[in-house]
Amino acid sequence: MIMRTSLVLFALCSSLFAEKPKIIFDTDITGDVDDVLALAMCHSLADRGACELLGVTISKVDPLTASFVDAENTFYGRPDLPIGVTRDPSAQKRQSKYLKLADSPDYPHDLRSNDQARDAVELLRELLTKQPDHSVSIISVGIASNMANLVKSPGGVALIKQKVKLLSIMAGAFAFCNHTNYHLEANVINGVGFMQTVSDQWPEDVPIVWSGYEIGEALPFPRVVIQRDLDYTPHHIVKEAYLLHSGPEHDRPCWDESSVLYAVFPERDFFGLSQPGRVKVLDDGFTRFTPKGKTQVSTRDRFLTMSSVQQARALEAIMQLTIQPPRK
Ligand SMILES: [Ca+2]
Repeated sequence: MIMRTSLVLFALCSSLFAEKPKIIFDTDITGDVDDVLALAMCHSLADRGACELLGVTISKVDPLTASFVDAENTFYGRPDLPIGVTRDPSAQKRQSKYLKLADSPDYPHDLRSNDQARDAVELLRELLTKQPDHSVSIISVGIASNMANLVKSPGGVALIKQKVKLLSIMAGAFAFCNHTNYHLEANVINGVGFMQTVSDQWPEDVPIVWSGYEIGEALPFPRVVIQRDLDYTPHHIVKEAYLLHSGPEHDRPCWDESSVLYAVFPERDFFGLSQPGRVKVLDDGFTRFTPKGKTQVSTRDRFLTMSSVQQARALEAIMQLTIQPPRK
């Protein structure tokens, strides 16, 4: 009995004092604005000591991506956070309604052009190499160009196996959503080959947790928060980006934010998890999940689930982390 109690205590203490997650945020910050809110959350969580933010990599092509990310990082007091951009010519090019904020004098920063930024895969490899084994959680919330090119880089699979603890990815659909049970989700269909490389070649023993379209769809960011809670400074980059993208009358779903919240707080029951199995990315971009069973031996993949209680808790947590003022 005593032994069992001490084992329980040991387990409790090790989870309470577990190393805080070291995170890399991989984003396609161009078209949608949830990336901007998700990056704000990464900073808030780092400010609270809940995680260590190692760097940001960008998976789509637009001349202002790195400049905007540097502006947001500077706004949040991390002007020197490393930034990498994809140099893959097959990565999707995307125009943006809000990246032009990078050129505004209201958001000073020093990285002005993608030419000054690092190559995303080189940066990913460097950041991973420097970290202790099995310590890095990668949060990937866009097309999978950088993840696929990391996998395909020399020794990439071995490096992931050695250093990465978790891939928390916003991609696919695993339930009835958007009026169909066969939703083809944007992060997949805007680069099917990249997502197939990840699903086919990511190492079996490094877990992937997928946040499907249905999770973010059920987490509409309350527009009133943008109006009401971000006036603590005359110019707020998250507020202005949100309004440029979604306008004042829209509750934008929190797709990308869900993957941040899960990665940093996997044990806090903001979400449930499916049984383990394997996601296959079909040629049309559908993500087919097969649970472990007679025909499927893999246990690498799970997808997020969410009860109504978890939905309310997750949305409140996302909202509070998005509006938290910078600590600087
Ligand atoms: Ca995104």
